[in-house]
Amino acid sequence: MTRNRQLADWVEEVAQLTCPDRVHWCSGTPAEYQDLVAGMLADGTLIQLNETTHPGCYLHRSDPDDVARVEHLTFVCTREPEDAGPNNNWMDPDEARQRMDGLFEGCMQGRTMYVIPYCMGPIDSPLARCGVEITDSPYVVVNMRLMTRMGDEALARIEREGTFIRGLHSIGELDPERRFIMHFPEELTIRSYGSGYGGNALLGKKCHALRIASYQARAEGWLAEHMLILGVESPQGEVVHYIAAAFPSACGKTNLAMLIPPAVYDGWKVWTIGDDICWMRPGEDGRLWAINPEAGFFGVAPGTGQATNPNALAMLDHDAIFTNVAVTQDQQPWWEGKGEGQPALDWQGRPYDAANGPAAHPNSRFTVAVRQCPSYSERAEAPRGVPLSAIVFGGRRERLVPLVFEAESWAHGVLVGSAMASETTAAAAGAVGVVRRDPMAMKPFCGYNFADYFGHWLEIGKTLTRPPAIFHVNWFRKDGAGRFMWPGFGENMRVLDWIIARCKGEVEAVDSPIGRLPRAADLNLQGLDLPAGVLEELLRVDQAGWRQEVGEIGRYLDGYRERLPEALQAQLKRVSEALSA
Ligand code: OXD
Ligand code: MN
Repeated sequence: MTRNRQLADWVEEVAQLTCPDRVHWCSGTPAEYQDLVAGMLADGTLIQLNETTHPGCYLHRSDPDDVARVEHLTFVCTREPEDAGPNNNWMDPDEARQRMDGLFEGCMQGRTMYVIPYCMGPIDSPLARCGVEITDSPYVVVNMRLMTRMGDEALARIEREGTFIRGLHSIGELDPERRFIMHFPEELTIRSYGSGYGGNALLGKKCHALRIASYQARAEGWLAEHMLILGVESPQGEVVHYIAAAFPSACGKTNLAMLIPPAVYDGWKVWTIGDDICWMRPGEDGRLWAINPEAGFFGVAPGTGQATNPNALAMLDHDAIFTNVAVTQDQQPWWEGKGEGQPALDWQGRPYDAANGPAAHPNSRFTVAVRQCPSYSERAEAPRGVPLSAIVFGGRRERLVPLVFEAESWAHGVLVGSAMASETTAAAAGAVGVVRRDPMAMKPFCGYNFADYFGHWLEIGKTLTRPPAIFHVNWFRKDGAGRFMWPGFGENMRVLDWIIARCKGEVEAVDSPIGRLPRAADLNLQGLDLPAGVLEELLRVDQAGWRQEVGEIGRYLDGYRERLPEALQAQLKRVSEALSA
């Protein structure tokens, strides 16, 4: 129940439409969480995992047709199609509303309707924003409790402020033919039907904190980005340097956010603020300040192991929810790349048989509170956020793109971000090594026209007197034999070290047409056995290859031509001319 008239009316209106048996206002208390878990254990929605090795951990097996975000069913419904842009699927808002009303009509009969007030960001932060998700899925409620600040405190803030994002969700019949994820940014509303999977159903995450928030951020003068946030502390005890980094899917964002420095960096510490979403706003001091709007990680399980991300493994042995992983004989969660144990049952609960494919679904997930991460920083709770020293863009590129380079200016950095791309892997039939553009890693998540979004980035830059420096990294270069040239994971600390040294003005860099590169001697390679010539290759700018790349970037950006900011076109022209000189 609430004193906020708009919220009370909306809940009433939704109940009229969906006809639930009962309405439950979520308080966010531990007792409520336990009650919901008990109900789901009783009806089989959750399965108890080994209580000795994994206390408080549960497994959910989703419908096998509902295991991933559905970009082709995700729409941005602005009045004018051009405002959604070529980067989004668009539907007329009236038509979308009608369609969704048809799906939602009577859909909660026999079910409980849960009303979840939540806050994205520290509850007392001016950068935080609130929402209310209405759902008929108790699995969504318990996940939202881990992923957001959910319950009474969020409701109190909504009642104080009077504003909130409205998100209506039903699992419906879990029928892929009756599934839509609709966004109405002009009305700050989300409607999602027919899926119980993470990004489609936990509306605080991609739907609110990226698609709707990016739209809201443009109007209010801030940025909502698909970025991790980490802090690097040196043994000298000086200030912690904070870095936000955007990478497309499957490029190791969670691993980088929880990096453990190699032995040669004895005394250095990497702090985790967030692994997926970053909201940032210019501060009065001319710097860019960032918060992680989330309170949990919804991470991909496969590939998370002792060698790749020991911090993640350590946070997953208590109070976590697993979705679509395999289990061992003694009911421990298991996935490919975990490095220990054997699967007994696969993600669908069948006896494991390699002939059926991987034991854990490749997109199987863990949901866990950020506080459980050994490298978690209390600064994640700071209401004003953390000041950024650097922004890093990156992608998976086997060829051409150097290990690291620095943009010459904020405007050049916006071009570097807008030109971001990643190669498809051998897993995608017929498409090995194909470069896909994914500007700022926001292709699936930007709630408005990319051209306007690039323009907004340029405008934000003008308000910063001490902007973070912008870099591009590529951990994924391969040699002629198809071997990775850079070891990656914890060794990426060496690149972060150079980035911070640049931010502090401690090292020179080498100018090139695409940006500034490290002098070989400035990268700390102590304790690393790089074969002769590899570093030179990793730092080489292949002019002919880059001329072709810049041509492709130009053709991609041409798709936004009508609205593409002139300053961005000028940057592209400048780089292109420098490469031809
Ligand atoms: C995610 C994604 O789940 O980017 O974070 O798909
Ligand atoms: Mn993500």
